[in-house]
Amino acid sequence: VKKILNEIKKADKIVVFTHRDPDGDAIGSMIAMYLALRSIGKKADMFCSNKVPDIYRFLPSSDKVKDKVLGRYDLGIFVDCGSIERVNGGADIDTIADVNINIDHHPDNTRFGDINYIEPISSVSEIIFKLFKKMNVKITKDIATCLYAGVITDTGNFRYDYTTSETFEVAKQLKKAGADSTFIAMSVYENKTLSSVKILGAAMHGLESSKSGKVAWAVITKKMMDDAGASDEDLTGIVDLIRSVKGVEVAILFREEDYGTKVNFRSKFKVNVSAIAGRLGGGGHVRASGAVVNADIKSAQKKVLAEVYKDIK
Ligand SMILES: [Mn+2]
Repeated sequence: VKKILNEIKKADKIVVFTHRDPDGDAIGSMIAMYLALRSIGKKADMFCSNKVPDIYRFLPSSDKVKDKVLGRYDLGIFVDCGSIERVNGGADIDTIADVNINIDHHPDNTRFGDINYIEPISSVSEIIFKLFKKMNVKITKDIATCLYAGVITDTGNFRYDYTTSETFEVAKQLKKAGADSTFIAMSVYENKTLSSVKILGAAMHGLESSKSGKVAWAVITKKMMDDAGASDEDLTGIVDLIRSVKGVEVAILFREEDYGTKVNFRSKFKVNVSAIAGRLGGGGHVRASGAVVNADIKSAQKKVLAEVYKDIK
């Protein structure tokens, strides 16, 4: 933390990065960092290789997120990026900033920064809140809104592992600082696009499960996406819904892509899906992970289920 504060103090131009296909914690912690840096007089920019997803456009300053990074910065700060590849197929970090700080909560983080601050807690938003306290950054209503959105999305509304009493304490302080918890929850959870509900219906129609009922999976083909008029963002939450089925320990979503099959995992209590994804060349968290399998959906399904069954007793 000392090293981070020192680098921020020294730097004038700072760029904040988050990962592609950003979630609420990625966008929320990035904007919060951007706002905090500006509030202490830094020239800050923020970058994500994707557009900010519709459901996060209610966040203050979300229109300031850039999808191209130009010029050179004194300091780069990466938030929620488990590896540099997650930024944009691997940004050339040596040419963008003199020093890079990697702030993350993924246990399998590759420690690609010059300074790495990895703490496996609920969200990067929670890490950053504590950092701001040490930086004497005033938690404005806008900063609180972004961090609160990050905390609730990464904890699934305070449900998942890593939701500690400390997480609630941070949420409490964010609410005190002006985060409108009802508005934020409604904006995130009750603002679905029609196409997202349609693709959810199509995926659930084909839901399958193992004999034991401990593994359940759904498949989304390109044709299903076209029929529903769905985009990538519309798939958020589908794999979580599969996990919510009674008795399911591991939920899997298979997604047909031009480059192969994208696979998302969720687990409920016991299975470490980060390890399963790791064996398939991917990664992530113990309860949420992903991988890409270079095969068509049918072959990918066979290969992936075989890996999952190894870990289901
Ligand atoms: Mn996160």
